[in-house]
Amino acid sequence: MKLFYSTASPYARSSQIVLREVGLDPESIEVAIHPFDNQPEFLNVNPLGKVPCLMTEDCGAIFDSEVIAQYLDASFNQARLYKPIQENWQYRTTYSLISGLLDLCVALRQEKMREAEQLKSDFWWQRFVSGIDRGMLELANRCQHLDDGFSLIDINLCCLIDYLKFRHPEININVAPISKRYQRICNRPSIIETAPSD
Ligand SMILES: N[C@@H](CCC(=O)N[C@@H](CS)C(=O)NCC(=O)O)C(=O)O
Repeated sequence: MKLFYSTASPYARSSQIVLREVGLDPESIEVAIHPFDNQPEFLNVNPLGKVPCLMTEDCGAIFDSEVIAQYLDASFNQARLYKPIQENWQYRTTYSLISGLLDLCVALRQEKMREAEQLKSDFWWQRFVSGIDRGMLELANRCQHLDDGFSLIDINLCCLIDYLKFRHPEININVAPISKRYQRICNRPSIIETAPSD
């Protein structure tokens, strides 16, 4: 099995965390790449050119990050990370909310990169920031209704908070219920070992 990832991607990080949480050895599986390098070995398995992508022996290439998390959890962990969410539609919506926030954060990062080329759009910039602000308030509300377990929601939440600190430190993340949830899990080895970097 091979996991193509990049060290800055919050989506790839969620796969890296799940890999560790289900007890697999990351050293023999993880392959660091930069998606912009367009390496043929990577594009052959994920034509979208996005990380993460997991190459498996039994099922071929698997993406995106949500499917990879469920595959690893189901294959090596009796679905312990997904089961708490599976039949709870509100928990699943909380998971999707966090994924949507990640999409906005990555879109805002791309907008910041365009700024250097003088192609920044004030309209989109503002739209992404407003979406993040509203989404974080909704997430704070939803964090108060989560149970004490550890699930894919927590892994996604950690990826979101650390990505905000990494790429958008100007955005306020000190929202009490979110910080409380984050503090419960941020010292796990899987989280510490996969901190984002350039
Ligand atoms: N929905 C996908 C998103 C993956 C994604 O957008 N990855 C970014 C890195 S943060 C990427 O590889 N971008 C390269 C590109 O768009 O060319 C997932 O959850 O895996």
